[in-house]
Amino acid sequence: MSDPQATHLSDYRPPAYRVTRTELTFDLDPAATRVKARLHLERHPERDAGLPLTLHGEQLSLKAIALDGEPLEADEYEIDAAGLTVHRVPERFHLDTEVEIAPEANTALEGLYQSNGMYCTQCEAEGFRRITYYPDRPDVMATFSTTVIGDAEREPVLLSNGNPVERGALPNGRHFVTWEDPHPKPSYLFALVAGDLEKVEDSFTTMSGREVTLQIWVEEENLGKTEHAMASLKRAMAWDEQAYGREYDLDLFMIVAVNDFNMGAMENKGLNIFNSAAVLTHPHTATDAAFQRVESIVAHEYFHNWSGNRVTCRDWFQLSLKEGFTVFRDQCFSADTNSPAVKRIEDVSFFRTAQFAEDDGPTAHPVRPDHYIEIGNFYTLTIYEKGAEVVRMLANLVGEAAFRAGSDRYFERFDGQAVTIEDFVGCMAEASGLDLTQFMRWYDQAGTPEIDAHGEYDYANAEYRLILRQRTPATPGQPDKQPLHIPVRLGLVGTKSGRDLPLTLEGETLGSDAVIHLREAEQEFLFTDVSEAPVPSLLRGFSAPVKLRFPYGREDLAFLLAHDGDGFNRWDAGQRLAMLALDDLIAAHRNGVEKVMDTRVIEAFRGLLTAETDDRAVLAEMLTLPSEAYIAEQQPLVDVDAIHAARTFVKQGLATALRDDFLRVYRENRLDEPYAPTPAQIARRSLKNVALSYLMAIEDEEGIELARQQFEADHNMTDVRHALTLLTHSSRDELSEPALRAFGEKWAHDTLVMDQWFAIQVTRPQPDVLDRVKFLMAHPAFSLKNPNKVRALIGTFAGQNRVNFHRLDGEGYRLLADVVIELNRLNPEIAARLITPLTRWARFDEQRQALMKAELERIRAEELSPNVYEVVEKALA
Ligand code: 0A1
Ligand code: ZN
Repeated sequence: MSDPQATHLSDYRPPAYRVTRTELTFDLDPAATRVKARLHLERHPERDAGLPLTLHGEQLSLKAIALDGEPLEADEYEIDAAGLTVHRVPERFHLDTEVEIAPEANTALEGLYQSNGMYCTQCEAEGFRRITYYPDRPDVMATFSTTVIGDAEREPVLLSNGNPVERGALPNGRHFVTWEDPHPKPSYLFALVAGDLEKVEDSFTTMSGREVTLQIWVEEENLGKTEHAMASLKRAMAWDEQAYGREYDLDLFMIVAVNDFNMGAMENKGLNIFNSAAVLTHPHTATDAAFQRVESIVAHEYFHNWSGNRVTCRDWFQLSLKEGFTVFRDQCFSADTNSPAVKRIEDVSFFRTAQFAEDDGPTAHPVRPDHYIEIGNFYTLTIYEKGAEVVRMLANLVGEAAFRAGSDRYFERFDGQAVTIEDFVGCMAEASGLDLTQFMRWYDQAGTPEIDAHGEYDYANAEYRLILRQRTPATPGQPDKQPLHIPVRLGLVGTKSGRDLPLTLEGETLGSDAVIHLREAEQEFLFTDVSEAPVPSLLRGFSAPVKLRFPYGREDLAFLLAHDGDGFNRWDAGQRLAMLALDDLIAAHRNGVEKVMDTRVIEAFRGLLTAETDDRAVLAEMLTLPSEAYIAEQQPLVDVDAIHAARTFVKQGLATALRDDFLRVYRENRLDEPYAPTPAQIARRSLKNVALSYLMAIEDEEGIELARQQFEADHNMTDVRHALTLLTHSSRDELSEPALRAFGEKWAHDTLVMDQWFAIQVTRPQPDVLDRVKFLMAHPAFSLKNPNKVRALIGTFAGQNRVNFHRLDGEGYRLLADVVIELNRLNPEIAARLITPLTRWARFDEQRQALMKAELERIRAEELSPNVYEVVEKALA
């Protein structure tokens, strides 16, 4: 392969020809599916007459081609690896093509492929070009008619977008169904599913009184696992009506579960296709976290029907237009449905660990990138999660009413169109009257802004002076950054009263919780009438995706942990307090000095454990120490062993000092009721399980017995998995081995549970875990061709087992590189994602850097897919 070329945002031009209608016929066969396409085309009014017609097409074998019914001669068109060019075409015409493709040989899982014998498609971003010749770009929107022909026995169910309009029998045991989708759509939203599937059906009456049929299609053995997804779908439909005034627009909404899928799910019009892990649940097979993930992904894909499908992206640089907005929408939905405080804590802790790391590494890119080699590499935390944070800031800046007015305007004005981020932000500016020019920099500047804050209290004048300095570090291709418009939500907590003080800023009364706007590189804010010395509570609710430093002392943090009026910042104060203690211990470990437990952390935790609380879910979060990955993110140079040792030391120190409290909390929060994924039950389970993990950190005999009982009671997967994880991670093989064996045998038939079994084992801290990873790769339930298995075994090992992945003999790196090299041929998209931990080499010591780079070089020496090529080139640049 020659070096792949980059696509640039600045080169955007509308297509020379647009498609107004697309008629497809699929004659399915695993090795030789025939796809006939009739495209009704016309010249784009903004483009010159007489331009050639170029269509995308990859790995297609052309069998026939005709223009307005006339077969084309060989010299009238040209085919290369990227597509088809017809040299001369009229202003308006139709083009017929027939191609042959081989779904059974498609291991990349893009385009039409087979999963467990069923046919399914994945077209976003550029998979449709592996199905037929087409202008495969989101700004070409057409109505589709799709006829699917299959074997009546093997594929009794034939699905596509829209509504079924005709069906019938054909000779040789074949049959067909024709689907008509009246809403113009880009090719990336096309979908087809065919196989031996069963459905669960329900219905939803929309706000205007239309009845929509809801179907979830699964393999027969999964019929008992759809209830939660269906209930989530109905909640999401109602929520989008109430929160955004958006109603569903077809008579039928279908979800299909497939086992082989590169991502979580896909919002194809009227026919969402889901990774089975993102839709199937049962109390005995799925954890609370999985139930919540299913709810949010079902909602996310449903919300795309408006934010993505009715109004779509002009080009892939605008990906965050649909993804950032839709993630924000699903986050708000989950917050409304569950505990808003916990939802925010979970989202932010994930964001600060994973997105910050991305923004700080060689693949850092803006929320709107300006070039890419492979768009498949840009379905990232920056586009999705940082994009959502940017929309959240917008929503907070313009206020609730203007945000709703702006979104109404956006959906109405751009319905049926492919638009840009400016169009979205423009609606918000119009609806609010705010100038969002500086705010737009959030979309174009990569890297995490850092705010250095300090404050002084002037007792004599009752003033508090807060100085904020912002700086965004250089990122690849962006050496210099401009100041951003950063909303900082804050309060001043009085040290005498323990209350949020009323705020007066430059003469203006703001209440006790306010947003200040940092726009300059350095800005001073003077609060007056501050009647007592305060501790500032800054960036409440994580009001902007930045790193904020303030010279808090441990007493300040302990005070905020107890008194901050903002629940999120109470949690954050606890995390900061633990971080200060961890920093000391990391240094002690590195210097070979004896480690000493900080008693202030113990006292703070004792306070949490003994205080009256009605929010158990938040308490569970507060009792959870920062993860090793988050701690690493805070260090100038990552020392995995010191981090692991320090965190283990704190955990054991807390467990030893507070053993009886943890035992009590465990006992108080046991549940006898039947399982339900309700916020109240989830809160109790997480609190109880956090307590158990402390007891197991010191291998307390009573704790071990409780873990064993919890595993054997087999009440629900949340408890079973947690207990199994703790037993597996203990130092005693007599605890882990029998439990793992029993679990593996019991669930051998359930592929999603086996994924959990893999993940639990490869996070073991013991040094022999690498051999276990290799051993499990040969297990009959493992397959490199299944992305869920690769993520569960290899992804979990490399991403979560930090001490063992970063072994000093380089064997962890080597294993990952070997898998990447093999997957580069099978599934480039998954291969490229898997490299991530190796791209972070610059954060480690010299010896590890050399080992990691050597593995990247070894990958680079292969014949690479564009996906892997792009990531490796950036990582080694
Ligand atoms: N749009 C989907 C995510 C998705 C993206 C790419 C895919 O294949 C390459 C599949 C799904 C979503 O946001 O859920
Ligand atoms: Zn999405």
